[in-house]
Amino acid sequence: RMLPPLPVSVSQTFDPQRWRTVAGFEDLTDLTYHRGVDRSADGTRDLPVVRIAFDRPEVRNAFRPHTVDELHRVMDHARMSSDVAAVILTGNGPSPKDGGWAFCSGGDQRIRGRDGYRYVTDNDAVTADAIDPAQAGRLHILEVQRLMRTMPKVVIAVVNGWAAGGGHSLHVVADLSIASREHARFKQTDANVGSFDAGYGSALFARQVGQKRAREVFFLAREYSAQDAYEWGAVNEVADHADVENLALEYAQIIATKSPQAIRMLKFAFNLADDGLAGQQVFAGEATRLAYMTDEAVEGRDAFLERRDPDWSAFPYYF
Ligand code: S0N
Repeated sequence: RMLPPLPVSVSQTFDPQRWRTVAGFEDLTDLTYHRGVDRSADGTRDLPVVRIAFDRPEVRNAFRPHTVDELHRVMDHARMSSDVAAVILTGNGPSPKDGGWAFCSGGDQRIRGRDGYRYVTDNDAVTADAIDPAQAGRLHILEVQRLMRTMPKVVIAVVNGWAAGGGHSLHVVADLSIASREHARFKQTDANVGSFDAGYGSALFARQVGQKRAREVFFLAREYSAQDAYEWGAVNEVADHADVENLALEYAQIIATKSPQAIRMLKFAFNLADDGLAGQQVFAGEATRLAYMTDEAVEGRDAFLERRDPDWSAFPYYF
């Protein structure tokens, strides 16, 4: 039997045996998007995990506006894939220029603040056609952060190199983080370049590591190791560089053995207090969905459709 072809390798930590390319996303330029697979002699079986990776290693995986558009598109696809339990977010590497590794170094500073620059062609040549004044100054990476936060599945950041600026914030927003012992480096450079993630990137980070540490990280913009981040509780596990992606796959497969409903209710419960009414809305949306499955809610709906008073007598006020 002919097995499907292996995908092109996209990173030194990428194992083509464990992934397939996702159909319909061949046009991505700044990211790669793969679906986990179990390959055997009988064929391939999809695993409940996808891998999204920044693919601009020559600039430490900095994101330009087009990268963010692609990131939102693939995250949303992952969100709506009902057989996907977990999303791995990482960066391809190393850099062909100097061998450096990066998870993500945040917003591409060569493009930042040039009003209206939204679509940027290959090699970062900005064309006049690409300028859309309606898109001026959009910080739509924040929309991606909200999507990561509200999607009913677990996002695992594999920090295999630099997590700097807005890249650091993405790791903060992820549900779980795994860091490469040799190459992960954490640095919050926002204040170096006159930007500041005053939302999740700072305030949620402070909830994770404590106020004093978070202020130090932002105010001093020092460089920290995987071990430092682990000791603060900012990453879940430190692993050998060669193993980080396999470990993330292992996490994903364990998560996929759990009740999907329990995982999403837990994720939304963890978010609720920090996300205020928006967090309550997301949690409550799930609660309403569950309630709609009860006989009691069905009775309310049917009574309306049948133009009669609802009969709640079968439903107790106290269990
Ligand atoms: C990550 C750092 C610490 C790595 O240092 P290292 O290993 O010494 O490598 P370098 O030699 O510095 O870098 C290698 C090559 O990569 C380029 N490069 C690296 N990061 C970026 C970047 N963010 N933007 C553009 N280019 C980048 C270098 O220039 C170098 O290129 P060559 O080889 O050609 O010289 C170090 O690189 C570093 O500190 N990087 C900058 C980190 C940073 O400040 N990021 C921005 C922080 N702010 C945000 O992310 C906020 C979000 C944001 O900016 C934004 C997002 C979306 C929309 C709009 C905005 C906005 O604010 O306007």
